[in-house]
Amino acid sequence: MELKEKLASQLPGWRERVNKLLNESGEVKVGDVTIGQVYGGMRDVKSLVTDISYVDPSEGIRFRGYTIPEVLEKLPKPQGAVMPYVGGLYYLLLIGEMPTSQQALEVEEEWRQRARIPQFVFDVLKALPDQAHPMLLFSAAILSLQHESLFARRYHEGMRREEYWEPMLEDSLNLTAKLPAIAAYIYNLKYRHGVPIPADPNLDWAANFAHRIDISSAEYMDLSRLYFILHSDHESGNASAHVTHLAASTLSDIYYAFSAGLNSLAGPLHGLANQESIIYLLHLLKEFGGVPSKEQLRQHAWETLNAGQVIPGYGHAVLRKPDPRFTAQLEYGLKYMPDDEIFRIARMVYEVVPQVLIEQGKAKNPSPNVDAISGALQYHYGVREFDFYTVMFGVGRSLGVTANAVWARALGQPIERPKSLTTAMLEDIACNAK
Ligand code: CMX
Repeated sequence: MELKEKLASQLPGWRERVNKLLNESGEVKVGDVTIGQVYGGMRDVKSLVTDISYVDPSEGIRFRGYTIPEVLEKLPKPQGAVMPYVGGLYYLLLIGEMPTSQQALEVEEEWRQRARIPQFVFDVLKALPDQAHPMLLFSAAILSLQHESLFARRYHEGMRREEYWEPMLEDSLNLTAKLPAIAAYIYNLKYRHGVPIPADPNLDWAANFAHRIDISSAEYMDLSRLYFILHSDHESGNASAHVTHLAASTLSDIYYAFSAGLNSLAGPLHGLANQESIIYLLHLLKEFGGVPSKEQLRQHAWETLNAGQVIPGYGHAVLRKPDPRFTAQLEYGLKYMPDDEIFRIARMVYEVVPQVLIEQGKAKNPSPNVDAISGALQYHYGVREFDFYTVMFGVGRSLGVTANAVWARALGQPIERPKSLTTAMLEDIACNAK
C-alpha cells in the first residue's frame, strides 16, 4: 500500500525533527496561562500539537496548509463530479501532500476492501431501544468494533514502540472504511424500512453513503463529499478531536478512542449544534409562516438571548470571523437551492443574528460556524431526520482524528496528563501577584 510506504518513509525525518526540538528547546516557553484560562475551559492555552490542520482565528481552517477553496479545487474528483474524492482528502491529511488521482483512488480502494461490517455490530444496533438517539447507536457500533482491533491484539502479543503506528493505521483504515455504511445502516434502521442497501462498487466512499440512504442524485453525492471533507478536522483542541486524542494517549486503540470522541461530539455546544440549528430554523418557519422579515427575526433573536438560550450555529471558541466551512456550504446552497425556504431562512439568520450578538456584547465571535447551515442543505435533499445530522458530522470527523492518532503513535506522543490546582491555590497565586 503506497499510503503506508509513504508514511513509513516520512517517519525517520519527523522523529529526528521532534527529538531535536525537544532536546534543544524543550525548556523554551510557548505562553503563559492565566487564572481565567484555568477556570475558563483552557481557551487559547497552547498545549497541543498537530501538523494536520490549523485554525487561524481570522482565516479559519487549513488542511495541511491548504484553505478549503484550495482543497476543493486541487483534490482529484470523480469523473463528472463537482466535489473531490474524500479518499484524496484522507491521503492529504495523512501524508501532507496533494494526491494524484491514482493516490486518491488507492485510498478509495483500500476503503472498498475493508468495508465489511461484522454481524455483531448490527446485532448491537438492533438491541438498542427504538427511541435511542442515533449518536448512541453510532458510538456503540464503533465501540463494538473494538473487538477487531489489530492494535490491541498486536500490543498484547508484544510489539516494539516504533511499530505502534502500523496497526494504528490498519485500524484507522478499517474503521473509516466502514463508517458510511454504519451511518447508512442506522439511518435505514431508524427512519426507513430497516433493510440495508448494498454498496455500489462503482461509487466512491462518500457517494456510497448517499446511495445507501437512497438519495442517489449526483447533487447529493457531491454534497456528501463536501460535507465529509468540511467536517473532517479542525485542529486538535476541539472537543471531539481532543477527547479522541486523550483517550488514545493511554494507548487504547482507535475504536475506544473515537467512540469516546463521538460522545463529546454529541453535546449541543459541539456537533449536536447542527441538530439544534435546524430545529431553530424550522421553529422560525413555523412561527412566521415563511421567511421572517429582518425586524421579526431581530426581535426573535433577542427573545432567545433574553431567555438565556444560545443561538445555535453562531459563535466559536477560536474563530473570530465567519467559518469558511459555513461559507463553502452557503455557496453550495446559493448554487443549487437559492429558493429553498429553509435555506432562505438560514441566510436571513446570517444577515441578522451576528449584529444582535454584537449588540448583546457577550459572544466573542458573532459569526456563523459550520453548524449554522449544514442542516438546511441536508433538509433540502430529503434528509429531514435531524437527530441524524451529528452522525454525519461524526463520519467526517473520523478522518481528522484517525490521521492524528496515527501520527501521535508514530511520534510516540505520551499519555496526556495536565496538572490541576485547587481554587485555594489559585486564590493564593492571585494574592501573591498583587
Ligand atoms: N448565542 C448566545 N450566546 C452565545 C453564543 C451564541 N451563539 N455564543 C457565545 N455566547 C455566549 C456564551 O454562552 C458566553 O456566555 P456566558 O459568559 O454567559 O457564559 C459568552 O457568549 C462568551 O462565550 P465565548 O467566549 O464567545 O464562546 P465560548 O468559547 O465559551 O463557546 C461556543 C463557544 C461555540 C460553545 C459558543 O459560541 C456557543 O455556545 N455557540 C452556540 C452553539 C454552537 O453553535 N456550537 C457549535 C460550535 C461548532 C462545533 O463545535 O460544532
